[in-house]
Amino acid sequence: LADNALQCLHDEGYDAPYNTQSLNHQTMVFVQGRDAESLDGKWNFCVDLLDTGLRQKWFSMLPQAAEDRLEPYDYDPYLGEQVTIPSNWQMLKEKWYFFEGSAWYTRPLAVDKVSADERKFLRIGAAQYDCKVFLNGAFLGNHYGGSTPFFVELTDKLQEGENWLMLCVNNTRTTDRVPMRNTDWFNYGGVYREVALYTTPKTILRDLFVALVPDSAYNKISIEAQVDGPAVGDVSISIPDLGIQASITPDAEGLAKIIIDASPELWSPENPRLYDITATVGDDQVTDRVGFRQIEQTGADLFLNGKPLFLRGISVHEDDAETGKVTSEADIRRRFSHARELNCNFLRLAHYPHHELASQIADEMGFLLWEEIPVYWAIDFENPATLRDAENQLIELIKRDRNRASVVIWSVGNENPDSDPRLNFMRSLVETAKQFDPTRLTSAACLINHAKNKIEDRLSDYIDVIGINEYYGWYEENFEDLIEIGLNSSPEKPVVISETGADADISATGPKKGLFSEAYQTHVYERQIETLRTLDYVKGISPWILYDFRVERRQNVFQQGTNKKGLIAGDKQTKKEAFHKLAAFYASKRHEIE
Ligand code: GCB
Repeated sequence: LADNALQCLHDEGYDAPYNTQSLNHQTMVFVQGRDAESLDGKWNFCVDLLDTGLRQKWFSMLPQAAEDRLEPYDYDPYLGEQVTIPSNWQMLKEKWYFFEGSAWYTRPLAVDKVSADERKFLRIGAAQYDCKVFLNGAFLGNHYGGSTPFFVELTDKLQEGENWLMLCVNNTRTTDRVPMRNTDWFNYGGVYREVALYTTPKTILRDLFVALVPDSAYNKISIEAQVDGPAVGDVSISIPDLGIQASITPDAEGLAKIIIDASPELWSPENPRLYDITATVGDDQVTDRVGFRQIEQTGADLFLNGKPLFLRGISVHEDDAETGKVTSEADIRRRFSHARELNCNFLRLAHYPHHELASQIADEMGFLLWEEIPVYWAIDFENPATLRDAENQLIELIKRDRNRASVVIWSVGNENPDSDPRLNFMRSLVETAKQFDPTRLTSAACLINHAKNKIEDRLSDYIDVIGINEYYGWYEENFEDLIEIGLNSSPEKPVVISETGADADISATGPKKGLFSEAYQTHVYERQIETLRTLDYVKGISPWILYDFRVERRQNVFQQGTNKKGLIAGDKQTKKEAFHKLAAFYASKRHEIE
C-alpha cells in the first residue's frame, strides 16, 4: 500500500507522455470508395475513474491465463466485461449514466500476413473526447476532439497472427477543452461511431478536394489530390458524365492540382445532381459522388447558383433517447424526412460535427447544411492549446466534408462572450476555414447588444453570414424588443436566425398553459414568424430544435433531464402544434421565393 501511495505521488504527471494531440488532421486519409474491415462489435471494457490504467500501464500487460499473471494490477484487459462499439457507455448501464473519466476498450486484431506492399490505417469515426491508442503495448498517439474521425497508421506495427488494440477514451469536461465544462447537451462518452481498418497500397491518395471554382461562371471545376508515398506517376481523374478524363503530375510535395473546363448540371435542393468521380494513382483508387454548386453572399443577400436564397431551416442535435449520440442511417433519414415535412431546405447540424452520413444523405436528398464545431460559450480563448484543438476539429470537419455540395456554411462558434481574446480566437478559425475551403461561407452564432437592442458583434466583420440566437418570448420576455432590434440594426451581411424557440412539455403531466405548455410554444412561434417576416435582412432561420434532447442541466418538473424545445417530442414521432405553424410559414416562404 505504501508503495502504491508513493507511486501516486511520483506519478502525478502519469498521463503527460500520452497527452500529445498527435493524431490530428495530418494523419487523415480520404476513405470514400475504399474497402475496410469493420472493427465494430464486442470489445473488452472497463471504466477507470482514477486513471489507474495509465499509472499501472495496463496497456503493457500481455494476454495470459489469470492463474499465470504476475502483475497484481487492478484490471486485466483480456478478461471481464464486454461492450459493443459503437456505443456511449451512459446508455449501456444505469451506473455509468453520469460517469466522467477514462474508460478502456481492448480487442484482438488477427493479421494473416504482413505484406511489404501494403499500408494499414485504423480509423476511429469519433470518440468522446480524447482517445489514446495502444497497439501490442505501444502508445501510438492521442486524439482530441469528440466528433471528428481520426487515423493511426499501423503499417510496420502489426505482427502476423494476433495483435491487441487498446483505446483509452476520456470524456472529462475541463475548461481547456472544446467544448468546455458547460454546455446544453449531454456529455456522452465512448467510441460512438464506427471503427475500421483500411488496407492500401504503399502510395495513396491521402486527400481529394473537388469543387466548382467560385465566380467562374459555373464552367470550371477545381481538383486537388494529395499523394502520399513513393512516386508512382500521375494522378488520373475521371468524371464520366462530364466526359472528363484528366491526368495530373504531382509536385515535389505530392500535390496534384488542376482546373478543368466543364459545365456540370448544377446541384440544388430542387435538383440534387451528383457526379461520380474516380481518382487513381498507381494501385490506389478512391471514388466519390460530388455535386457542383455555388454559394455566395453579396451585401445582405445569399445566392445559390446565382439565385436569391432564403434558408428555411431547423436545428438538430445528434441525440437519441435509446442510443445517445450513436446514430444510424435510418435515424438520419427520419430526420431529413421530418425536415421535408416542415418544408425545409436547410438544417443546422448543431453544435459539433455530426455523423458523416448526414451530409452524404443531404447531398443525395437536396438539403443545405450548416456544419459547426463546438466552440460553445466561454471556452478558454487565451489558451493556445485550446485554439489548436478547435482548429484541428475544424480542419478535420472540413477535410471530411468539403466534397459535400450540401454543406454551404462552416460555423466557427456559438454565443461566445465578446472580448479581445475571443475575437482573435474566432478570427483565426475563420481564416483557417477559408484556407482549407475557399468555396464556402463562414458564420457563427453572434451576439445581440442588449443595452442598445441591436445586432452588434465585432466578429460579424470577419464572417460571411451573421448567425443570431434570439429567444424573444422565452429567455427575453418582450417581443417588442425584437421589433426594436429589427429597426435598430442594419447589418451589411445576411442574418440567419440560427436559434429561436420555447420549451413545450406535451406529456400527460405537462402544463396546459404558461411557460412549458404546448400552447405557449405555439404562441412564441406565431409571434416570431410575424416579426421575422418584416425583417428583410433575415435570410434564413433554423429554430431550436427538431427533437427534444437529453441534457444534464435541465431538471425542472417539466424538463426532467430533457431540453423540450423540440418541435417533435423525444420519441421522434409526436409532433407539437408549433411544427405545423413552422411548416405553414415555410410553405409560404417557398412560394414567395420561387
Ligand atoms: C442556446 C444554445 C443551445 C441551447 C438553447 C436553449 O442559445 O445555443 O445550445 O440548447 O439555447 O435551449 O437554451
